[in-house]
Amino acid sequence: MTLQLVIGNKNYSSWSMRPWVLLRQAQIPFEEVQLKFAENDGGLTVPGIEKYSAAGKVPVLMVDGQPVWDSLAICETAAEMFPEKKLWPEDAAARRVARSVCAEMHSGFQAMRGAMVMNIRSRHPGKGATPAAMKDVQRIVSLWSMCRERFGSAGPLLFGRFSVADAFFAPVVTRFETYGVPLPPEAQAYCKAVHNLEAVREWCDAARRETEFVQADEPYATKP
Ligand SMILES: N[C@@H](CCC(=O)N[C@@H](CS)C(=O)NCC(=O)O)C(=O)O
Repeated sequence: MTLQLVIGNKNYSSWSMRPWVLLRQAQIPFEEVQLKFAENDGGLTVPGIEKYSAAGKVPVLMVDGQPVWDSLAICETAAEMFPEKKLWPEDAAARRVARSVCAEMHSGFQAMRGAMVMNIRSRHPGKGATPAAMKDVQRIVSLWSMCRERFGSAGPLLFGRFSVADAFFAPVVTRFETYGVPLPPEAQAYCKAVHNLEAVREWCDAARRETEFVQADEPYATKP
């Protein structure tokens, strides 16, 4: 069986970061196919994506040449294909909560996403802290705290050991750093644990080496 993961710019593509971090951290071998964003009327396109998915967005996981599109579907597929990797928590109650926090992350927090666009290599402290974005931040911090308190005793991550939930929140951790979001000590400790994951380091190092400037993802800078 062959796995190819089609992703966008590592500096900007928060949706791509999730499955990439999940597969890499779990040491599941895959071929990376990177497509770079292009600008289109103030928005984004991904030239070349039509070869992989009619949905036109990254990420896409090609399993033996067949597409699985959307980051949540990809992570669920990986968990199903590699049960021995225990990508979801083993305990059923923990797993229900892990699925819920991932789903909430997947479908929510639009205000934070819009005001604090992922931009790993840049620093814009204080920018994007609109009341609506900060309400999202508060909810995220309280989700992290609930997961850590109830299920986190076996390690520093949301459910103790690494799971899909950490892959889902990794892009948020980078946003909090980019925008200098003030966090309580437990949330800071969780962010540190995520930054310490080998796969997160590897992704962020590659993001910092990217030089493409995509105006649609740069609300606080103008093209040099
Ligand atoms: N819900 C999708 C969202 C994917 C998405 O919006 N990807 C963006 C880049 S991060 C994209 O491909 N945009 C190009 C476009 O909309 O044409 C997922 O979880 O994979």
